[in-house]
Amino acid sequence: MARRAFVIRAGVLLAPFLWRAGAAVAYDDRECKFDRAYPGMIVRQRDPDNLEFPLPALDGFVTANERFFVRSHFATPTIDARDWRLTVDGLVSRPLSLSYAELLQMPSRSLYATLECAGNSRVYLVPKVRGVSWGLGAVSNAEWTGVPLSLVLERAGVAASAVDVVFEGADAGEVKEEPVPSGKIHFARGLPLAMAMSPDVLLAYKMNGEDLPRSHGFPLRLIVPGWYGMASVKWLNRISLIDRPFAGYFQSVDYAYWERLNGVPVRVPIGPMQVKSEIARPATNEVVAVGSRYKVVGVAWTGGADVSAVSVSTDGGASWSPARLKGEPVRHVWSLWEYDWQVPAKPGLHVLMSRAVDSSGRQQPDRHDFDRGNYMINFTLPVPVLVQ
Ligand SMILES: Nc1nc2c(c(=O)[nH]1)N[C@H]1C(S)=C(S)[C@@H](COP(=O)(O)O)O[C@H]1N2
Ligand SMILES: [Mo]
Repeated sequence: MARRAFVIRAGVLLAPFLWRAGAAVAYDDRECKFDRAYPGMIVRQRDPDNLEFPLPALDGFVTANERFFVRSHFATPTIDARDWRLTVDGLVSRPLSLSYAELLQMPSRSLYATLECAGNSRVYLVPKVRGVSWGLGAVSNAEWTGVPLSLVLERAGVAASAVDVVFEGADAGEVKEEPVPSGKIHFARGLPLAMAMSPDVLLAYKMNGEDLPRSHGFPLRLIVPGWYGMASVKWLNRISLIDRPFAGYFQSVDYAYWERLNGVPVRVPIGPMQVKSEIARPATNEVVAVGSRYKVVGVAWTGGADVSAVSVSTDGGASWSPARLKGEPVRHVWSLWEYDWQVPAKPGLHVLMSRAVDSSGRQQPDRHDFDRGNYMINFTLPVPVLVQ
């Protein structure tokens, strides 16, 4: 099929935008890619498909399935649920091979969970780093329905020697980042056993009340609320219990960062989400009428805690005012917030920013920590707007 991607280059204000001398950030998203196969999504990559939710189109708490961002490392597998099985093996007393129908008959629960790709907002990093050039929208929120993972693990009988639970997807391909294993590998991630037993960790088969769409992992995916998206393995067909912390490619070479232990850098798999907020409207480089009242809206989320406050700056971070959080916080789900901006009467360029604080006392930093490499980007992002 002919690739119909075309690139729209916007003019005026879309030149790289540098704010505050020395800060590790510039706005460098000069291309906005559209593709007829995915109306309303920003296409960051095709084959594998990596699609961004256009955050300025935020229209509520739940992201529609067609708008939910897609992050896939390999080609999307086509799976017939009738001959698909979920294998549970390794350190268990009763290895399992469950059919789709059997899973649907098990007790289920539904919960909301916001997924953010650990590489979200990467386009804001200077110098430019490797990886998909996500802007604001590698984050979305849905209601997931499925079987609590703990029920399946209990049914399999986890051995006392088990430490980690490994989840493998049906998708496979060759990876690039050195060091690379030979040949094709499957996407796979591990979870510490205690985390895997949390009642919130689901083997999900429904997303917003519909069967999981193919691009989001049909027929079954893991959902790990509060963790960056890479933990929520799609096209799941194997769960394997092992006697040590898993150190697969996607949590050692890739999706890992450097933590300092007494000052010594140690490689650690990426896990819980950092506290973060984003401005949905105005959009970057939006033109706003002088002297008007503008309702700034956005989202904020965090892992392992609740968002407790969001503040907004309309002067590039010099001063901050509180925003209103809408509704009660729900653990591991984003909160919508708004702020009434009295737009200045004088024309000019203004840089808006938002900053969230969570109930564990963490606050968004004002610059990126490069021990995190090209991941976990939660510093306060600049949204330049033109007042005229
Ligand atoms: N099998 C498999 N699972 C996967 C991935 C993948 O490439 N293959 N990508 C992961 C990453 S990095 C993210 S951010 C989320 C994205 O989920 P989504 O595409 O439903 O938004 O899926 C995760 N699960
Ligand atoms: Mo991701």
